[in-house]
Amino acid sequence: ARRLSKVLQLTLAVIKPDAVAHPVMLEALHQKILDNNFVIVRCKDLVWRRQDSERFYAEHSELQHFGRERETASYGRFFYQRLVEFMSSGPMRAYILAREDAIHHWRELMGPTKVFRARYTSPASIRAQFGLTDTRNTTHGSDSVESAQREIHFFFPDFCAEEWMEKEEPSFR
Ligand code: RTP
Ligand code: MG
Repeated sequence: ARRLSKVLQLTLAVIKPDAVAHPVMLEALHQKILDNNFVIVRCKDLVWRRQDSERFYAEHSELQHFGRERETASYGRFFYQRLVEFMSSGPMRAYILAREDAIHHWRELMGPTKVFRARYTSPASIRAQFGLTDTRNTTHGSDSVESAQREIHFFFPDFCAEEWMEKEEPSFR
C-alpha cells in the first residue's frame, strides 16, 4: 500500500520538445514526478507528425464550445501555428500519471502557462524554473477529467483506464 488515496485519478503529462532536448532537464522533470508521489502508469517517447499536432490542438477546441473551455482552446488563437510547429519539432515524452487529485497536482507543479507569470507567482514551479517562452514552456498537463480521458486516449489508444483502475486501485488504499 503506497498511501491513502481518497480519489485516485489519472492525468496525461507531456514533457515538450524544448525540455526533452536537454537530457539534464528531462531527468530533473522525471525525478520531480517521482518526488511528488505520482505513480508512472505509462511512459513513452514519441515524435509527432505535424498532423498529430494539429489534430491534438484542434480537437482541443472542438470539444470546447462551451463556457471557459472556449477561452482555453488553442485552435484559431494567434499562437496556434507556432504551437503546432513546435510540438512536432522533435521528440517528447508522454506519461500517464496516477495519484489522488493527479490533474490538479500536476498542473500545480507545472505552474501557470505564461512563463513570466510563473516566475512572478510560482517561482518554484517547473515552468518558472525551466520555461523559455509561453509556447516552449516545458510541459503539458490535462486540465479536467474530460480532457485527461481524451488526451490519455490520444497518446495511449490501447490503454483502458477502467481495467487499470479495477486492477490497481486497491493497492493505493
Ligand atoms: P497546457 O494545455 O499545455 O497545459 O497549457 P494551458 O492549459 O495552461 O494553456 P492553454 O491555454 O491550454 O494553451 C495551450 C498551449 O498553447 C501554448 N501557448 N502558447 N502566447 C503563446 O505563445 C502561447 N500561449 C499558450 C501553451 O504552451 C500551451 O501548452
Ligand atoms: Mg490547456
